[in-house]
Amino acid sequence: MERKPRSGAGSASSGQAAAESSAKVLLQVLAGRAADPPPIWLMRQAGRYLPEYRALRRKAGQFLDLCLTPELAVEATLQPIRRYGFDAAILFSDILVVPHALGQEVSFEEGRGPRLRPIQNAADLDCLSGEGQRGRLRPVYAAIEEVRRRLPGETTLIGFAGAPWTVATYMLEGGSSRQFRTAKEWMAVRPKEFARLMELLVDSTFDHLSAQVSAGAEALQIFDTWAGVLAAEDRRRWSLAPLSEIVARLKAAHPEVPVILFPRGTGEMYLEFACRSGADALSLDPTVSLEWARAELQPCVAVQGNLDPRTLADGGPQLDVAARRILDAFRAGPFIFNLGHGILPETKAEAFARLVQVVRG
Ligand code: 1CP
Repeated sequence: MERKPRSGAGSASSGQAAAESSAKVLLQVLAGRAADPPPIWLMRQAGRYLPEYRALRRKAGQFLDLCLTPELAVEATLQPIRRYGFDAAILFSDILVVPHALGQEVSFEEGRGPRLRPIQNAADLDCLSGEGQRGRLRPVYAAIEEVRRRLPGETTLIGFAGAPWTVATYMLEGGSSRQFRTAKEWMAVRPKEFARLMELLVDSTFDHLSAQVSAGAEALQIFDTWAGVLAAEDRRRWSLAPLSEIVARLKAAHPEVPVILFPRGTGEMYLEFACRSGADALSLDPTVSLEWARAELQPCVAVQGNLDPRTLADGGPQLDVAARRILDAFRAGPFIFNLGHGILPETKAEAFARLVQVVRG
């Protein structure tokens, strides 16, 4: 299989050139260099495990108002940085602001997760439009500008979006799903309509990420949380291909900005994402073998991950053992310490202090 040359191994990419002059360790690692200690940030580092987040959430009322009111989104983004001094801040927002911006009704019910008015037919698709997107998401870009002004000099700001397939599941199912029946049915028996939705999402996802860079995001992560539920052929067609297209368009528009992909649950197909997507880094879920990832993935891309969020929530000496095993596996190459998926809300503050202590020594 063909491999993309590592940018750290000789060829000076523009990402590397930008990182050369940067004090930001996360950007250095994304340009292909090893760092000791490695940078650390945690998926879903803002959220309900923080008492100050719960207070802010009550003040905001609706979750979407929290995402779309710049002062509140800025505050939620900065809360975990103040407390733990992570190496990256991730914009406080959600992957479902994109369907909202396309004109779909989106709401979040306390304890029940997202609710969308499902797309049921071609007429519903006709009602979606990317035209008003920049305007509707203007508060997100304003929040990014303000976060950049307020972040410490060594902290990298990560912008993000959901992958087209993952976002499409919410749009078609009307919320969270376990079986993904409707989305898979569209894929199989309404291929034209499904392809139309996916094309719209490729365009709007690229546009949303590009606007985040223009506002000040220094790195991007694209979450394909549900890539793993697809059969291998469908995964190539509807996860790897659209993600590769988005990465190519981002690289053309913003060659200096590194892109991290999270093709969760895709097992050994992580190798295809490493070799073919054009991404600078892959975020590994907790099931990915450390030894395999070190041998097969890390020569091509930076790796990020992959502590099980359950292990962090449980804390104690097992946490130290698990974190050290990950550090030992990846420390010789470009590596960002992170979880393999989002923080569990019941995780206690002591566990974070313990983890940061193990990682930073
Ligand atoms: O009640 C609340 O406070 C809402 C909980 C919550 C939070 C804190 C939701 C609803 N979204 C978020 C913020 C969020 N979502 C961030 C913020 C930045 C950070 O990491 O600190 C990010 C990156 C996301 C991304 C996101 N939203 C994903 C992809 C990553 C992942 O965790 O897999 C997905 C799938 C969503 C959809 C979503 N939004 C909210 C929930 C509860 C869900 C998941 C529902 C499900 O499991 O299907």
